[in-house]
Amino acid sequence: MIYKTILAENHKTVGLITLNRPDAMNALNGTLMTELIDALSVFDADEQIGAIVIAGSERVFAAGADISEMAKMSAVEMVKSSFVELFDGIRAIKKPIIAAVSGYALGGGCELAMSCDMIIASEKAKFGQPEINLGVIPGAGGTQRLTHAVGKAIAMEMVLNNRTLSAKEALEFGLINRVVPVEEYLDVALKLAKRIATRAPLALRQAKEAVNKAYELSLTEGLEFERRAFYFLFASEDQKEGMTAFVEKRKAEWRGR
Ligand code: CO8
Repeated sequence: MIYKTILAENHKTVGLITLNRPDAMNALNGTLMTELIDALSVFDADEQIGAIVIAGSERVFAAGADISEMAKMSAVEMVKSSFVELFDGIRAIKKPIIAAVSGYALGGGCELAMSCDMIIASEKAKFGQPEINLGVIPGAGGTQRLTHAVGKAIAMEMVLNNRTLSAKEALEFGLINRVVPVEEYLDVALKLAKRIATRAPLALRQAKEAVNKAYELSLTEGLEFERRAFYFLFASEDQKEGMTAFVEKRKAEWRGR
């Protein structure tokens, strides 16, 4: 796949997408977001791929939406551009996505990391929502996903007063999964993705959807969703294989059906 603002590579069972606008701190412009969603969709449809990693560089994951692109836009142009709606394309991806974050994850960059299912950070990662400095607020989940993840107190400080979290703080507040040395963060994310990609594909898909429902449904509705997904998996060959393999004390061979 050839793109202008990202790199997309197959690492056997893992799809790696690297944000690649080094001169603009990987700022998310329309082209980058469109290419990102395209690459995610291609990996999502590829049966050889079990999980996806989105990374930036050691210096910057992404410094937010492209300010020079947005600076002169009117509200109507913003609505018509559907730029922010492109983020919904990430939600539509069925396979697990891991963000590998080093350096700045600011504004839309922090929102992009939070749109992924897990975040592996280097010790140099910094998370923030600095939109208040530009006279706006986060527009792609920064007031919602962040608040769910770190709670109201810290989210208020970050969104209202541009508090930036170090990787250690982000771990402590529950925003991310792991902090590792900068030389290792990408490898750790790829290894985690590779391990996840060995799992039963249908169960993975149901598992991701069910955990995400916990953010959207009441407990009763969420439990109902979970139960139906659980029952549904008993219609799959992988459930028969997984349970038979356990009883026969051998490794299961997943077919994804
Ligand atoms: N947009 C456009 N260009 C940028 C951005 C950006 N967000 N961030 C950095 N750049 C550019 C700089 O203009 C500079 O370009 P040039 O070399 O041509 O002057 C180059 O990248 C390098 O940046 P700096 O010289 O500023 O590098 P520093 O190391 O001094 O500083 C910082 C790094 C701290 C990351 C700094 O660049 C910065 O503060 N950037 C802006 C961060 C920010 O405010 N982000 C929020 C943007 S608004 C937003 O994300 C709203 C999201 C809404 C929905 C999302 C939809 C996708």
